[in-house]
Amino acid sequence: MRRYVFGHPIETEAVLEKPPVTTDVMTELQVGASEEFPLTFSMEMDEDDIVYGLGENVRGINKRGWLYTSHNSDDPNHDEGKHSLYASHNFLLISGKKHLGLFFDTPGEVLFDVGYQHYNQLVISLPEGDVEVYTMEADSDLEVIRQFRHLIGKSYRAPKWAFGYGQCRWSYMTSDEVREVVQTHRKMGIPLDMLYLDIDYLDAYKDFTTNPKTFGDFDALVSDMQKEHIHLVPIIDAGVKMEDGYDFYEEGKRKGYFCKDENGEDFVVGVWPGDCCLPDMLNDEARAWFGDGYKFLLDKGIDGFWNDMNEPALFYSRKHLAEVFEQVGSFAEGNLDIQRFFEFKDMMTQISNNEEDYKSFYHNYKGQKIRHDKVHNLYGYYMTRSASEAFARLVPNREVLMFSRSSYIGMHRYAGIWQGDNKSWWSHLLMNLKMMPSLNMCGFLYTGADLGGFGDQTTEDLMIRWLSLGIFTPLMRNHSAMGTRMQEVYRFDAVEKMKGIIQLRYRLIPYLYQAYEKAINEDTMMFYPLGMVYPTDAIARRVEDQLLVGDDVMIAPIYEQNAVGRVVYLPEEMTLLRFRGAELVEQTPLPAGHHYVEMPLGDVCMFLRDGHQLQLARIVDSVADLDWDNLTFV
Ligand code: MIG
Repeated sequence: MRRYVFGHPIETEAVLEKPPVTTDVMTELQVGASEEFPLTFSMEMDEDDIVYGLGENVRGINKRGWLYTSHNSDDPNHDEGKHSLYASHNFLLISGKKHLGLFFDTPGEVLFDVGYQHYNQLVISLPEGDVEVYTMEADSDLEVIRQFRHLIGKSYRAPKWAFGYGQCRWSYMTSDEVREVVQTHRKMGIPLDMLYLDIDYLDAYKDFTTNPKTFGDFDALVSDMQKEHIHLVPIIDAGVKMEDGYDFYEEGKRKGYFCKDENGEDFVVGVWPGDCCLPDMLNDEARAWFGDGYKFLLDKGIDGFWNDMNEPALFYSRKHLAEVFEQVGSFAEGNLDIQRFFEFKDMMTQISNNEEDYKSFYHNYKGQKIRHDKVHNLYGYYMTRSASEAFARLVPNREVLMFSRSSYIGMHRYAGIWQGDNKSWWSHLLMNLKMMPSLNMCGFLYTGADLGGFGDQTTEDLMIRWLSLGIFTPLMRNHSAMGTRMQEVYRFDAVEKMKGIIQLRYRLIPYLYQAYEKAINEDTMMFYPLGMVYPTDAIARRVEDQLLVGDDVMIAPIYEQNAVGRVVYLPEEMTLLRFRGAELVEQTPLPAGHHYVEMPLGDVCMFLRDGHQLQLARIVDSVADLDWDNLTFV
């Protein structure tokens, strides 16, 4: 492991225990500069090299052939043309004749050209010349990953119940609706452990409040849910509503805990409640204060949270809006030719998440005034850290579930992440699968995507197929957006099939949780690309739609509409385990090679490695009832 320092990098606290700085000239990468960038790193790649990593991003497990940018963005359109999603995970692993790990630790922007301009060139460019670069080489991919993960520290450990099934919706509007959703699951025998509360549980979208009209019985709701073994998991948004008389806002304002404009005034942005201020999560004192805010819900018995809008997502800034309002009237007169029309249109569409806004406010980070864009990618990390540190202070003996939308490496020690606003598209089911190993490498083990898809309209078959993948991901949550079809499994004709698949999840929890714990304890993965486990198998190295889950089983989900089976590649002899719903109905040993395997809707196929075993629990309605000692072994 080597550590190089370029310029004067801002500390991220991704790495807590740093190896000494290497003073030799860097040999792993060529260091240079370009017209546009003061600092670049490049290397020649072999034709056969695979590049793993970059965590949360679009496209393949092998990242080669595209350009990625670390710039945390609230963008609900995760299409192939995107360069960034909500996170910056600047770790790459080049796998070929050599196994080389690279970590670029900087809170600013980084561009990764992974064979995009020139297929055989990896070029990393930085708009600022400040970065710490860690390089590590070993005899295998997994050994490189182990070294990297050791460097960044142990991943967050979620409670066992967080491996249960969760139901979410933007939003369940009243506590009655919440009760009804839970009761329906219980009545129909569909297992459930978590019910998520989206922004409408809040009073006027104010953090650390509950709506007195629609959730007036919040305390009773929490305890009634506890009796049902249901954990309520409320959302927390980053922006704090500006409102006189709202105590949390007033305290933040009085103590100077909000991000400031260049004149030292609180910077005003728009989120759900309208005008808001942004807590300065990077300031130690403000961070402790924001974390203490969670006490309001912890005191009510809440033990799960999801942190949202922490890129931070900005609907607008007051500063920018003032300019827009001033100019907008002028477009009412005269001809809107192509140029003026687009000027007008762009002015409107660029109100949200505007880059100029990110350059217009400041943090007090370690005693220094730092402009936001220089530390942009840390905001979600430090919000989530604020909560985690507060839990350690306030409820040291409580196991708390938490995951965040935005993240940076380092945050993996404090919480998980979910994969953001995907859509009810088949391509996003496959993207969910591909992201799992990339995230695992970067330390994010407790993760999953919105099952069934968040935006757009799901279909019954997509729901079934997505659940058939989701039963393997630590976070197994069904979530959908306002305005989309209701997505609870009991809304569909095929509810019995879906129920069977969810029951199978519960049967798998002992296996999954031990694989998860092992990945934490041994700095390894829970979801492996085949190439990492069978590195000498040239076919396995190219498989992008199958994964090993833990050390014992392989999965090969269906991700195409109307498919009734698929080709599965077995790198070695394996036993096909076919589950029809929760029941194991077939065990067929298959030789290594390609096989067409039938997988009708409702069947879940797993492939057990030769000489390995899989443990199965009995079906239960919630993790609290799970019998971890009486397992069946296959
Ligand atoms: O962009 O709180 O990713 O899960 O339902 C909308 C409303 C804001 C984004 C989250 C999504 C959540 C939604 N939020």
